[in-house]
Amino acid sequence: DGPAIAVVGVTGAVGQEFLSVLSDRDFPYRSIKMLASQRSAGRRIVFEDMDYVVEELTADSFDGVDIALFSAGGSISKKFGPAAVDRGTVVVDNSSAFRMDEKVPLVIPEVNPEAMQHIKAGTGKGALIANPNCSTIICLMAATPLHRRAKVLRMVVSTYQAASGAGAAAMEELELQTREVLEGKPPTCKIFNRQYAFNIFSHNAPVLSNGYNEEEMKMVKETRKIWNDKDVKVTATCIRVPVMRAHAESVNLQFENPLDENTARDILKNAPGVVVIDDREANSFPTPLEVSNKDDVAVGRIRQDLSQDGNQGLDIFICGDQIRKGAALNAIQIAEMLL
Ligand code: 11C
Repeated sequence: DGPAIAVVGVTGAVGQEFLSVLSDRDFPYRSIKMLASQRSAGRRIVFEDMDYVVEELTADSFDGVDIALFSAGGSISKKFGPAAVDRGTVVVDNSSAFRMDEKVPLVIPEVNPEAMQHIKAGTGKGALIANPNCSTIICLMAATPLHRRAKVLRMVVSTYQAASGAGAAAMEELELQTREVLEGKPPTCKIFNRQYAFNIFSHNAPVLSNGYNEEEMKMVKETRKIWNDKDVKVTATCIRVPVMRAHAESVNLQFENPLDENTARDILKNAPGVVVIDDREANSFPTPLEVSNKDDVAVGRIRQDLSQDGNQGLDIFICGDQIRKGAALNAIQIAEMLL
């Protein structure tokens, strides 16, 4: 019973996580297609005690498919997303291809479920729904409950982003380089073209004419769309750090209305999908390792911003698993809302 689903990009880091999350959440399905590029076609995948052969992705792959989870990069989404929609499939797309398209809802289920309330799976009517960028999801999971209470006027974000954001090959390269550097060998630099182990560097996304890179501009534009607030001021600096699979973000918030840190902590403790780790005495705050492979986003360092008057500013530090809530889990929560 349940919908016929397809996983596009099933051999990638997020594709594999789609399968884990589907299984963990007992997502109901009557059939599942494992789709990938020609290169991966023919590989075998065992999922929930069934043996599957990875099929090459073509437009016809979507015949009879109710929900397709895409994570194979923007160009694949652009090429095959509309073909799937034409066949009546609801596509949940993890790429940036359609995020800023006005007709495509950009959804974090805990934040703006209303944006997709008109879309249901299995009706024969196809649609696209975009999964936001991982850095945006992780940030807004914590910032939104505070925004609802005191209205954010301006948000300043600094990220510490894990290898997983650049895919499975980047994770492998980080591991390999770490070994190589410890052994005194020159590091293999294929993915980022530089030493990643024991280093940090500005996010690898292309830098635009305004000096921001694309990752930073995604945070600016996606926040405005998700909050449906074209006036909210957002600025970001995105940095790659040698961490395997969870992003960390330092976020400074300026509010329209006063919000004291104790109220903020209580709001965050009650926020769905958020845990508070904020023990000043023990100097215990969120870390990427603690949130790795976890669903919840962790928030700590919750403190009044000294530089702003009248309790109108807060600083917080957030960590979230990039592959899980930053990608696969969020997409599958969207799929659950389609049922
Ligand atoms: C990263 N967020 O952590 C990026 C990669 O728009 O989905 C994912 C880019 C995107 O490197």
